[in-house]
Amino acid sequence: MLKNRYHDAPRAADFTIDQAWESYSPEEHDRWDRLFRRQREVAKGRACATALKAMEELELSASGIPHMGELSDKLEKITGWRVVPVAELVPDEIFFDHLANRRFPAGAFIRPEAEFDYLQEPDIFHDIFGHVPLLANPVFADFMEAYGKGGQRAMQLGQLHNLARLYWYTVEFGLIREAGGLRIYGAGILSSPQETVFALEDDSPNRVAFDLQRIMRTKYVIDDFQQTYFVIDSFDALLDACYKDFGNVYQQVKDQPDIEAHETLAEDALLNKGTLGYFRKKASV
Ligand code: HBI
Ligand code: FE
Repeated sequence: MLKNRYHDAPRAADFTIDQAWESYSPEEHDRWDRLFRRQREVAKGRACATALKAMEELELSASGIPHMGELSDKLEKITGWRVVPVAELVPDEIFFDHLANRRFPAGAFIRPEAEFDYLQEPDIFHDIFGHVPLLANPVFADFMEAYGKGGQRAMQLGQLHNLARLYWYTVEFGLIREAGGLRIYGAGILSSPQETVFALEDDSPNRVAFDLQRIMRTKYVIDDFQQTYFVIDSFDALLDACYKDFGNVYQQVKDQPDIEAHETLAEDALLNKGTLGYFRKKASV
């Protein structure tokens, strides 16, 4: 992993660091502005209404890298969440503990110019533009806290890989059905101009109706566009589906084979592009 300039910053036991907002250079602020302006344009008509509304509410803009403390003061008034600066990926148990306490760990660094279009690690643009707006939605805010608590339990049960898939196919790469058609809520898509278009408009990926066990069995790739996207009907539906003890869900998936990222199953409710936008189609047997 490339070391960003925060890599050696002094950190607390919970891996949080000082964002040192005054240390950002004019070039770094300008890079945020260019990333923001480009993605804001692409997100119009493609990001879910919740994300677009929250960006206004939180006053996210192309006016330089946000100060996480000031942004947190706005977010906390809405759902009690705060955004806390970290240097890079933190250990799973630390990550889950933050989420369980309504703290979202956001990378303090901004991607180098050479990685303007794509980077592996979550930088401040991915975390704040991609993840933070959804935390202003009360239902999704509850889901993320529940995910943090679920993560702590999954680690005890040795089922973390199943739960990480749930995070991946919802929080990072989830699609949601709106009256006007499919829209994006996953941060990994929302922070990528190329995948924002691909996820909704390309014919190649599968778009499958949300199914908790199906997701927990489905592998994913981390260095390319997704081959399968899962679609929820609403954030309420997502929370309802997940707001239960996963203990027996893990039991049910434990003995079933993993599903490859590109595979579809006969029982999948496939949503494919049709003349009227997207509609449920019986799986092609
Ligand atoms: N740490 N800072 C940070 N951001 C993440 O998104 C993150 C992490 N640690 C672990 C992690 N995500 C995933 O492995 C979770 O599914 C646990
Ligand atoms: Fe992320």
